[in-house]
Amino acid sequence: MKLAIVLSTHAAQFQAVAFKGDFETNVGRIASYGYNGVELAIRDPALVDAGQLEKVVSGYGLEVPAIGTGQAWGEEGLSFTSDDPAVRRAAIERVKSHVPLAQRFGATIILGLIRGITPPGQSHAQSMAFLVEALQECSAVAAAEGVRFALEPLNRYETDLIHNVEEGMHLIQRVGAENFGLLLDTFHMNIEEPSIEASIRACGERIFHFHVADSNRWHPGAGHLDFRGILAVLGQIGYGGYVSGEFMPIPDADTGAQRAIEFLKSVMP
Ligand code: LER
Ligand code: MN
Repeated sequence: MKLAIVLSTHAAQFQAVAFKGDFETNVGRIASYGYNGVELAIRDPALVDAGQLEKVVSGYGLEVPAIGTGQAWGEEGLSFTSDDPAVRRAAIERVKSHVPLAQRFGATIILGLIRGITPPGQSHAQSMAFLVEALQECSAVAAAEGVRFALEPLNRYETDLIHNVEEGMHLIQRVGAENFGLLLDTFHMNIEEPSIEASIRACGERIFHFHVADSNRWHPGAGHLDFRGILAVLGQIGYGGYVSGEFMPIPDADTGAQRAIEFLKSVMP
C-alpha cells in the first residue's frame, strides 16, 4: 500500500514563490519522512510549469498519484452545478485542462468541491442533471488519454450533492464511464457512511483514490477511527492505489506528516 500526502499550495504562490522555494523544501521533507507520493492541489494548470514540477517531484523519487481541483471553486467560484451557464462551462473547461498534466504523472483527477452546491432557486434534480452532463463530457475527454476522474463524496456541511458511497455509485451508473469512480475520505465517511468498512466493500473497484484523516480531521492516530480495520478492508478488496493523508496541520504540518506515516505503517496489514 503506497502512501502520499496532500501538499496545499496556493496557485499564485505556487508559480512564483512556493514552487522553487517552499515547494521543493516541502517535497524534500515529504520524501524524507518515507512517503511514496505527493498529491497536489492545483487551481489552474496554466499557472504551473509541468516540466519543473516533474523535475522536483521525480528528483525526490516521488509520484503524483492525484491532483486536486477544489481551489478553482474556493478561489474563483467555478462549479459544475452553477445556475450560470458561463460558470458551468468555465468549470468544465478548467477540469478538462487538467487532463494533460494528469496524463504526464499518471495521476487521477479529483473532483471535490468543484461539483458545487445547489444555488438558491435551483432544484436538486437540476443540479444532478448538470453534474451528470459535466462528468460525461469530462470523462470522455480524459478516457482518450487514459486519465481517470474520482468524485469525492463530501459531508453534508460542505455540499448537498453526493454525501456517501450509495449516492456516488448511483451517480457512476448515470455517468456510465469506465474512467469515472470515487475518492473516499475517512473524515467524510465517518460522518456520512452507515459503516466505513461496508461502504469500502460496496465501492470496490470504483475506489480510484483514498484520503485519510482521523475522526477529528487530525492525522491518523489522533482520533478514534479504526485504521487497522479500514486498511485491512482496503487490502482485502485488492485496492492497489494510494492512501493519501489529508488532515489539519496539528500540532504543525511536519509533525502531523511524520506521526501519520509512523502510525499508518504500524497498523497496515
Ligand atoms: C477535499 O479532498 C476534501 O476532503 C474536502 O473536505 C475539501 O473541502
Ligand atoms: Mn478529502
